[in-house]
Amino acid sequence: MTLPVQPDRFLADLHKLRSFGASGTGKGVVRRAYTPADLDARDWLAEQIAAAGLTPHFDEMGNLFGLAEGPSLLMGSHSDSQPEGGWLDGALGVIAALEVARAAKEAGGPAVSMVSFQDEEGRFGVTTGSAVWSGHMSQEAADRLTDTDGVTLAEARAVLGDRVAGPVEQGRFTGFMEMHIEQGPWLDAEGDRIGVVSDIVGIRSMMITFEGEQNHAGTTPMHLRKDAFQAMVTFAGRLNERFRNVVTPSTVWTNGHVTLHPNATSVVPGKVTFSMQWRDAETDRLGRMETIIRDTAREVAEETGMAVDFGDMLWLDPVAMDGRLKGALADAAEAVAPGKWREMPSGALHDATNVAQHMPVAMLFVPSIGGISHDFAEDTAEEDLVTGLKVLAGAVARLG
Ligand code: HGY
Ligand code: MN
Ligand code: MN
Repeated sequence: MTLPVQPDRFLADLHKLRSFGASGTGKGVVRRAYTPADLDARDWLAEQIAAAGLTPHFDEMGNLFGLAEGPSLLMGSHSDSQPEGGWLDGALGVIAALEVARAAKEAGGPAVSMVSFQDEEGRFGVTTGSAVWSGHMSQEAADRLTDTDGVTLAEARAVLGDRVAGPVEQGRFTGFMEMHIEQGPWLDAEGDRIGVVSDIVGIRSMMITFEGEQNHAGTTPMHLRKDAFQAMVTFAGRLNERFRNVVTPSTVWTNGHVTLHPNATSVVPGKVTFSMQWRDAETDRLGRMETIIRDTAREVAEETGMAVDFGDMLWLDPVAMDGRLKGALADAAEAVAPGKWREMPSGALHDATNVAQHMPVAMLFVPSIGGISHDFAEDTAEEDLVTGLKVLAGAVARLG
């Protein structure tokens, strides 16, 4: 059995989704969760879902489902973006799911539902929409999260208004498949067309604050300063050294967001708050890194007479993909792109991590040109996008 997916219709929808929040720089998009561009995109998507004969359904978080009747296979990803996002990160998996669900409906089966999760890119948390849907995080805890401007998630999601139809039961789905761009260099560099994901890495993330003493940048001698920026730099450098004995070449850590107070040229900064995120395939190693982070930050604070504060830690453990779903993807990959696919881990996070708490999950990658993502420059050859769609449809047909 094959599913009659239509590549032209799929590509046209993918380009249409890009028009919501198009950055004007290359193919990039700015579609942060709950902003007007995100809501306009979701409203358009809900129309496409209805036109495909599925039932559009928003839950309390703004996750948008396209529901088939009865038990069904769920497919999808997210349609929110990073502050400077690419056009495919998340969007590809959502539109591929729409096309496969639509084709399955046209073919009279199998039953396929779809979803666009909300805030996967973490304006507020980490994969927030699927974290709440799966029960990994309570709605109350999520509502207290704030973005970098201090807006709470509770305030932001109020814009959903009467779109919200209520919860969606996890038990109605038999499994979850997510297609995504690789967002790394391997497929593109080594000429493979498809990656069948083996595991998704785990992540830990928290905010750290050093508080010293704000003072005049001309009159305060260096030895009397309690400069919060210097504390952060010392911490970051020392951490790199201390991690050396613990990490592998695949372990990553990032200080991606920094707020310096008062952030003025002639003032010794009294306070710095920054994000500390680390990722690895092993839960144990994530734990050892946490101990080093906390110990090193406390040590730097003590040496410099400053206070240190750790925010709540957001976490997701590493997750292995389901053997049966992964096997269907591998068989379909071999049929569509013989000898041009590989099994590989995912260093990026995905909604599939949360969904795995309730059902078997699997993921499929297509190449990212130059390995670039989380940037306006992110792109994939359209031929590869279509190859991915065909593999996804082939897997669904095999699962029946
Ligand atoms: O950060 C991640 O891995 C995901 O793209 N949000
Ligand atoms: Mn993504
Ligand atoms: Mn992303």
